[in-house]
Amino acid sequence: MTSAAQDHEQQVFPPSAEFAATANAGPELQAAADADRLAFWDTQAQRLDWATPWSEVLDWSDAPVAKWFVGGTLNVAYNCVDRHVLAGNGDRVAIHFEGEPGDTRSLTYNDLLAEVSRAANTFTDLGLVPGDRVAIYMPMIPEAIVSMLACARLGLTHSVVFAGFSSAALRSRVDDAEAKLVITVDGQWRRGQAAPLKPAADEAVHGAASVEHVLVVKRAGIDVDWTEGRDLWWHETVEKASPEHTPQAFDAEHPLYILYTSGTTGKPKGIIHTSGGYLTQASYTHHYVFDHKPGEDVYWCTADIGWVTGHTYIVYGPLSNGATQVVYEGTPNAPTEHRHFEIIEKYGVSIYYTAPTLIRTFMKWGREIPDAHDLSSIRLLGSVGEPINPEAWRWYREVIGAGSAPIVDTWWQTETGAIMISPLPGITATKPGAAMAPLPGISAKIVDDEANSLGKGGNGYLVLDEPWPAMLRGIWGDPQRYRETYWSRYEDQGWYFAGDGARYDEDGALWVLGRVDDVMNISGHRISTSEVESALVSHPKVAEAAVVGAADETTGQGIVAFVILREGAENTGDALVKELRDHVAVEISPIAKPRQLMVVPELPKTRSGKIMRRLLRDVAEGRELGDTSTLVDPKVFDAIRGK
Ligand code: 6R9
Repeated sequence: MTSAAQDHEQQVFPPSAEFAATANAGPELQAAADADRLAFWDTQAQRLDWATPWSEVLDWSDAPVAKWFVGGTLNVAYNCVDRHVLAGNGDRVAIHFEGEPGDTRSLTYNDLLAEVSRAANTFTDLGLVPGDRVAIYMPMIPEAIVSMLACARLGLTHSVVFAGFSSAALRSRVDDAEAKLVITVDGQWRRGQAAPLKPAADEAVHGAASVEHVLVVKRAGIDVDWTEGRDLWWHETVEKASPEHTPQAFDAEHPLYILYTSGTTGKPKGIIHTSGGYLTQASYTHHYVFDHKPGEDVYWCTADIGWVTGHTYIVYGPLSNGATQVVYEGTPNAPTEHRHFEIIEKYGVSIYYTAPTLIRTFMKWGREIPDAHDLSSIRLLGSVGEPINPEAWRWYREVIGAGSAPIVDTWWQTETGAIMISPLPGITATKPGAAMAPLPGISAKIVDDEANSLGKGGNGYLVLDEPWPAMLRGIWGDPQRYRETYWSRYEDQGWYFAGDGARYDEDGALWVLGRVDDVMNISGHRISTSEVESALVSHPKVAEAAVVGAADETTGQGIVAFVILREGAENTGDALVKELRDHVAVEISPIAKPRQLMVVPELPKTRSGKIMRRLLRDVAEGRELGDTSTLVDPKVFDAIRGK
């Protein structure tokens, strides 16, 4: 690689003395974890209220299925709600809800306790008992969070299914988990329209043997079909139930939730998370990574509860820490592209956590939009979901963070349950685009195919070589697949294979390069798709780029790039293609020059915002398209193919 490509690796943003002075994290955190990792987690678990103390921090004798805080019992919902009320903070706002049509509601911790208790009483009346599964198919409204917490309170295992998924996707998840109750809404608000949701739930539930009831929140006020005896209105049941409920404690390893995530095969995997270890790491990471100060900060994680980020950093992390947070129902451009910035201004959001894809969208819309708002309340920014390209990182800090807010680039997965690799604000000097280092208490390595640990300058696979409290405990109903997917690659070593490529730079900073199936091999040179994407997006005319490796007779793989131009950038055809290819050559190396580059109007994305590289590879290699069912808009291919 040329030195130009590594310019951003030289750029370091040390924490300001001002931030460091009040930061939650101090150097003692790493020192404590280094001295005794399990004792460190023992201390972190004491952030929570336990009904029974544990006898052992970790039991790894049944690896790769861990038991954390053995024998300990607790109630997760009590930890997220009741204890804040009991500590005298019942009047603190837990949720500032901002509905898409402009309706708003603020729920204090007192309100949340009453709502969760009502829902818990209703679920009990429906005959649900600890261990039963409940599917939650709802948009971002407070009742969705209340439903999750009511499940946790009763020891019911929830399975949240993103409300953008089809009825078929819901059905397969309901069947796999044998859910007895499905909670949904009549309809949800999307870009000013009330879009029906209950019909999809009805279709999914039709003939589903396990389902006894469908509980429906009236959100959009639209007509719905009704199945007497099966369907229940939330306002006729939950809202009429008693607001008093005494929680019972459950074992630390009681299953809290199942969350389905796509794997390499067609069938989604039901990732299982349990209670004590999960909540410990959710609470610990939310406190230190976001430098969260309860009662002072206004926190906003823009994820949807349909994804793991919504589970850990909207529900369990922030609420266990007594946070005040914003929950927004809609899309960032409803009714205009100003919406997020209006919300930040209105509530004085101080911690903002989002995904690189949205940051690049903001860049595309232009900085005059955020510049029109007072964003001075922001003091920390977070990124999650994919590698953040240095260009987007710098823009985020400069435009949203007033050139001073620390950025935490947080690497983790549905399977890890909580953040694993991230800078610690106030401690870590950050580099644009690098996740930097494992958190205190977490152990990771970068290794090669032969399980050799790589050091500075090394480029290989990311593995987790020690168990961690929030780790998945398995795949629902398929223990064998759990072992094969994550533990067979480095079976002798007993390492968890994350499926991501990573490298250490010359200073020892850790860079996550993206999924290993996205790492290309060009004439024996390993080049990450995200490296080339970063190079392309650093060109002033490019808003967004997706890069795939396509089979190539001479070089093994060839690089194929798809780019979206910025507003106002002129497409000069072949001249532009040459300009962009040359730019990549300058930024990285001539070997990283895309073989083919296509300017397209849109990129195919999953509903969680990840670019579907698999489909782009199909296009690049001239194949029939594979499964497009998880795409937001399968029609984008007509436009791309038109090229
Ligand atoms: C939390 C979440 C997990 C995959 C993961 C990796 C990518 C997430 C990242 C990142 C680089 C980061 N990923 N965060 N890559 N830097 N900060 O997104 O979970 O939906 O399961 O995705 O996302 O490839 O393996 P999930």
